[in-house]
Amino acid sequence: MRRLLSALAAFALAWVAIVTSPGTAAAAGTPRAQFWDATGYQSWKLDKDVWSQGYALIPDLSKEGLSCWFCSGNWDNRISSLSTTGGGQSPVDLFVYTEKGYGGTCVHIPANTQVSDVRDMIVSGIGYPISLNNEISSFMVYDINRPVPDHPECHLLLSHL
Ligand SMILES: [Ca+2]
Repeated sequence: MRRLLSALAAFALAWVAIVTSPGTAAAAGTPRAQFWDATGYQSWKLDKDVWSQGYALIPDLSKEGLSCWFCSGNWDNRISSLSTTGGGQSPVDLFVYTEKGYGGTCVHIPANTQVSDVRDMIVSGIGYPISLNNEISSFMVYDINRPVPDHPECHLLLSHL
């Protein structure tokens, strides 16, 4: 019985160590991209933090489920507003694509940008406003404090709502 109690005590101590580990504080500054189902930062929300490598590559948004208990659905062709400010964490550079596997039209959303409505964006190399509403199917997120690879296929976001 005594051995059991000491094992339980050790387990409890280990649990406290996990819950209060400094890693929790460090994670607060992790670079993060944010996405919403509706325009104006409304409805379902997706937060995507960079991995320990300093980036996160999401080739197929149909595999990113909505984070809710009693619903189904995924993030493919759903995003209508987004932010690269980090939302209280650290900002990111974001590259969004209209096709899975980083295909179709690509737009580079620079760090510290809030796009309340992706239906009306002016981008480099295209002479008219474009809409990515409910069209984004893959994306890449990068920590701006690490080297961000060139994405020559992408149009830079110049102005937006
Ligand atoms: Ca939507």
